[in-house]
Amino acid sequence: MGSGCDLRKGDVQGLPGPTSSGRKDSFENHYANLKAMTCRRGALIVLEGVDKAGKTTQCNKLIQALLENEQPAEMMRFPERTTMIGQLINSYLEKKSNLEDHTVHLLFSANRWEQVPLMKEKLEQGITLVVDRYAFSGVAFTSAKPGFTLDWCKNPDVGLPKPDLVMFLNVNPSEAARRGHFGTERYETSVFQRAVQQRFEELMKDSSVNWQVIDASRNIEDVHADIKNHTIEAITTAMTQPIGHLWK
Ligand code: NYM
Ligand code: MG
Repeated sequence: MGSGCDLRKGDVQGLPGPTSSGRKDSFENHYANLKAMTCRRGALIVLEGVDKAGKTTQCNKLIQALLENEQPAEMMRFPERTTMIGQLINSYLEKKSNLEDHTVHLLFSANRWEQVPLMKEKLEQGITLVVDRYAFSGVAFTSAKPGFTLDWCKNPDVGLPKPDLVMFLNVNPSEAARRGHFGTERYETSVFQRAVQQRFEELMKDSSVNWQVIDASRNIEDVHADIKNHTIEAITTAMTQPIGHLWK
């Protein structure tokens, strides 16, 4: 599987040179297009939803299907609990420590930003990233708390690598609760999950993000088939486009 991204400045000799500002722009655009076409970057695929929607199960199945089809792919998750910031978040979620609400929101965002160099590197190597939660969970969970606006919550994540596809695994929160007991982590109550679901619905009105709502009340294989189809389409589109910037 060719995933090389080996275009160098020298490879574009002979293209119009940067002699005036107008021509510099066109040179840079041309170079960016050429680079995008040569690189065949991986796609950034995100799965979102309330707790117990089936995100982790579906991320694992998707990775397995991509690898079986010789598509380089790796899974990531947020929060990434293994970093120093991730450990602070983990201890908060396990209720072993308390953090002020704005503070923990910013830590969740910092936990994404600290992975950005690695994410870009992987995408540029042609690896598709399947991500279990992203900035949308960040906004939906914090803004479900009293006194937080969607706008305030979005701000720290503005400019993150923009997902090529965000699939929202849609289940009725009361059905999700029936799927198994909520754990003992913070936020795992039906009342809070219903508020989170409403905030996700607000976020999905934004057409600058490629949202796909997946009916996740069906059996695992049917949900997987849907997710796989949307993903293949997104990988094909992403190949020829530079990585975007979220909410910018
Ligand atoms: N969560 C997750 C947030 O509150 N903000 C965030 O930015 C992210 C990524 O953490 N209940 C919440 C949602 C979940 C909890 O996630 C842990 P998981 O997927 O259960 O490890
Ligand atoms: Mg969980």
